[in-house]
Amino acid sequence: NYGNSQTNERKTIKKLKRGFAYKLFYQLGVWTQNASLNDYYLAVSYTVRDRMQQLFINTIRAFQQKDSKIVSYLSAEFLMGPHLHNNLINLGIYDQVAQAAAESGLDLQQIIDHEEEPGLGNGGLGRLAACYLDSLASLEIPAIGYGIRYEFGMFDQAFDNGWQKELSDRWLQPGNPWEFKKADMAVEVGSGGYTEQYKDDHGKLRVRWVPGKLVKGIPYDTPILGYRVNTVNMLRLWSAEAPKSFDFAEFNVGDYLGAVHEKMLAETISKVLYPNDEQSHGKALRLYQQYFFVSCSMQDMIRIHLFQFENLDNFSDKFAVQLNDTHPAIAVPEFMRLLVDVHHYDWDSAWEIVTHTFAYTNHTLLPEALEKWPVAMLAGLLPRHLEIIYEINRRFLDLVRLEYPGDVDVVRRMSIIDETGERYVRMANLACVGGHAINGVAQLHTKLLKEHTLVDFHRLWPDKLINITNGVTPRRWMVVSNPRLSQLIRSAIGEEWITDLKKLQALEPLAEDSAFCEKWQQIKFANKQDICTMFACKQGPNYNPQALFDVQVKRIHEYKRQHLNLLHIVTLYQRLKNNPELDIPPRLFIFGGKAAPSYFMAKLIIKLINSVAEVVNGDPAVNKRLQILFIPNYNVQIGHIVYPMADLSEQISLAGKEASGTGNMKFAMNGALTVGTLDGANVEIREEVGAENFFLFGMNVGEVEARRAAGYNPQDIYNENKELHAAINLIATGHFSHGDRELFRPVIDSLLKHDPFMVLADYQAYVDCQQQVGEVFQDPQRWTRMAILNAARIGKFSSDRSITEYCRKIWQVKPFPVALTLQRVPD
Ligand code: 26W
Repeated sequence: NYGNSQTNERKTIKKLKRGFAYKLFYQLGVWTQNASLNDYYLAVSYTVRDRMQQLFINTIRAFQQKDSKIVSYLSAEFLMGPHLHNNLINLGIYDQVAQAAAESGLDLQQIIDHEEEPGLGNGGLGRLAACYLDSLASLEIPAIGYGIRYEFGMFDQAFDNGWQKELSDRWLQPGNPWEFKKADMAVEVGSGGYTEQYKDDHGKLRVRWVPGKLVKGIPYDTPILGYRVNTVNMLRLWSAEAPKSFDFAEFNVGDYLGAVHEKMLAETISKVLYPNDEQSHGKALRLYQQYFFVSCSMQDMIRIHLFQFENLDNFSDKFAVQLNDTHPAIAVPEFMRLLVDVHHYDWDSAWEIVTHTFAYTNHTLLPEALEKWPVAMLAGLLPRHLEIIYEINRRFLDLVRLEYPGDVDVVRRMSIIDETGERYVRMANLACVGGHAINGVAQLHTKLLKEHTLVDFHRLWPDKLINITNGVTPRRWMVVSNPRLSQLIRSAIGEEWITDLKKLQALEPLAEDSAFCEKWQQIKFANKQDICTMFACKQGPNYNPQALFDVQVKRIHEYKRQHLNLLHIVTLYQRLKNNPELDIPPRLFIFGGKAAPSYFMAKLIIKLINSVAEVVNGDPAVNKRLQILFIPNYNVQIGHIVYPMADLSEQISLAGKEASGTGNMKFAMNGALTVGTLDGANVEIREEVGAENFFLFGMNVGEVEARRAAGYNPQDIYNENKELHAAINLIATGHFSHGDRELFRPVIDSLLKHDPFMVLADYQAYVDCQQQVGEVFQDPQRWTRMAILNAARIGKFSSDRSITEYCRKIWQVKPFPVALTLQRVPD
C-alpha cells in the first residue's frame, strides 16, 4: 500500500505544479520568467483555493438541504491574519505544496511571508472573532461571520525618530485571492429621512421609514476551513457602494459630477477601520458603519431563512446571532423594524423572536469604552430606530418599575436612555435587554460585571449573565506559528492535542525527561535565533539568543502598563551602572503594539520606550546584559514569530482592568512563563498551570479598591522608594531625551499626580518578582520544567472549549458533520 500512496502523493504534487503554472498563465496573464513574487503568491493561493471550493460549495448545499441551526457571529472586527499557511495546515496539504513549490523553483516560506494580512481589527476582540471562526468550522458547527470589508484595515505603524507614524493599510492592493464577490446578493440600506403612518391594504395603521438616502451592501465571501473536516464556513464581509437609482436621479437633472460625488460618499462607509480600541468617540460615520453591516446581515439572514420557510416565526430556531460587544447592538431595533414594519408582525410576537435570537458578549470593564450615541445623532441618521428604541425602553422600564416599585434611581440607571446630561442611547443596556444571554469573557471579568458594570441587570435577571472564558486556536497559534515545537510534541504524544488541547497533559511526565527537556530548549533557542537574524540592533551589538526574552506585545494602553515594564528596565539599567558586577542574566526586552492615533499618552509611551532603547542599547557598559527591541507594526504575522520565541510573557495590567487577555494564552501554549497580576484570564491560567509555575505580583482587585478608598497618593511612594525615585528622576531630567526635561513630563506628571492605573503602587512588587524571574532563569532545568508544565496544562484555553460552551449554554446548536456528496465539475 505504501507504494500506492506514494504514487498518489506524486500525482498530487504533479497536479499542484500544473495548477501553479496554469494560474500564472491563464488567470494572472504572466509568463513564468516574468512572474513577480506577488504573481507566485497569487498562483499558489488560487491553486489552494480551488481545493477548498468543492468542500465550500458542498457545505453550503448541505446546510440548505438539512435543517441545521446556523450561528451568526456579528462583529465589526475580524483580525484574520494571513490565510495561506493556515489553509494549507487545515487542508492537510502543506508538505505536498511545499514540495510542488520547490520543484517549481519556489520557496513556499517566502510565498507565505509575502501575504498582506487582512488586519480588519484592532486587537483582542477582532482576533477572538477570528479564533472563534476557526473553532466553529473545526467543530463542524454551521456558522457565518458577518462584518465589514474595510478597504483600509488597521493602520501600519512606522517609527519616525521614535514616534509612531500611521500609514494607511492598503491590504487589497496586491489582490485578495481568498474572497468571492457576490454582486447579485447585494442588499440596500437606508439612512436619514423620516417616518410616517399609513394604512395598509387591510386598513390597518402602520409605520414606515422613508430613508433620505440608500446605499448598497455587496457581500464578499471568504471560505473558513475547519481543521481536517469537510465543513467550510463563511466569512461574509459587506462593502458599501452607491445604488444605481441614485446615479440616474442625479443624472437626469444633469449633475454628473454631483452623482459621482454621491457615489464617493457612499463608498466611504466601508473605507476604513476605526483604530480606537477602547474609547468610544461618538462619530456619526462609525455609527453608520455599524448600522450598515448589521442591516445587511439581518436582511441576509432573513433571505436565507425565507428560502427554506414560509415565514419568520421560527427564525430563532434557525439562527443564533451573537453580538460581539455592543458594536452591532443596533441589530436589536433593526430586526424589530424588519419584523414589524416590513414583515408586519405585531410588537409582542416580534419581540419574542428578537430576544430569542440575540445574545451579547461584553468585552470591557472600562467605563469610557461603553458605547453611547447622542440621541440627536440617532434621530437624524436612524429616525425609525430611535422610535423603536424608545418603545423598547418604555416597555422595559414598566417591567423595572413593577419589580422595584418606587425606586426611581434603579429606573434611571437601567434606562436605555442616559438622561443625566445630554441625552444618549446606552448600547450596553440595549444589548442586555434585547437578547436572552449576556456573557463576560473570563471568570473575574464576569464576576465584576455582576458586581459593578451590570449589577442591576444581574439582579433583575439572575440567570442571564454567564461566563465563557476566552480561548485561542491551537491550529494557528501552535501548528502554524511554531512548527518546531509542534513537531516535537507530535513525536512525543501524537497529534490528538491539535483538536483536543487537554491532551497536552500527556507532556507532564516529560518535564522530568532530560532528553525531552534538552530538545525543548534547543527549539526555544532556534526560535530565538530566528528573531535575532530578522532584526538587527540599530545602536549596539546584535541581539543575544542566550538572553532571557522578556516580551510585552499588545495595544499600547495605560491600563496595560507598558510604563511599569519600562520602570523596571530603567531600574535594572541603574543597578548595572552602579554595580557593573551585578549577577543577573542578560535580558532582551521586546515590545510590540500600536497606539490609537488620538491617544496622546500611549504615543508618548512609545516614544519613551524607543528613547530608553536608544540609550541602553548604545551603552557598552550595559548592552551585553540589557537590550530593548520595539518591533514595529505588531500584527498577527509578527505574533506568529513572537509567541514561539518568548521566555517571559508580560501580563501586568492593573487588576480589574483587562477583561480577559488572549495573548497570555498564546504565550503559555508556546512554553513561555508568565509574570502577571491577578487580572482577566491570568487568574485562570495560574489556576491551571499551578501557582508554582506562574510569577504572580501586585495588588488584587480587592486591594486596588481598598487602596483607592483609603486615598491613594502616588507621590508618597515616589518619596519613600529610593530606586523608583531615581528611575523616575532619570527620565524626568532628560537622560533619555538628550537633556530635554519637557518631553516626557506628561508621563511623569500623570504618574506622580494621579497614577490612575496605580503603576507606582505595584512597582516594588513587580521589581521583586522580576528578581525571582531572573534567578529561576539562571537554572535552565528548572525553567524548562516550568515551561513544559505551562504548555502541558494550558488545554482549557483552546477556543474549541470556548465555542463548545457557547454552543451548549447560549446558542443551543450541535455539530453538523457534512458528508462529501458533491462531485467536482467533470474534467
Ligand atoms: C468603541 C470603541 C471600542 C472599540 C473596541 C471599544 C472597545 C473595543 C474592544 C472591546 C476592545 C477589545 O479588543 N477588548 C478586548 O477584548 C478581548 C477579547 O475578549 C479581551 O481579551 C481583552 O481583555 C479586551 O481588552
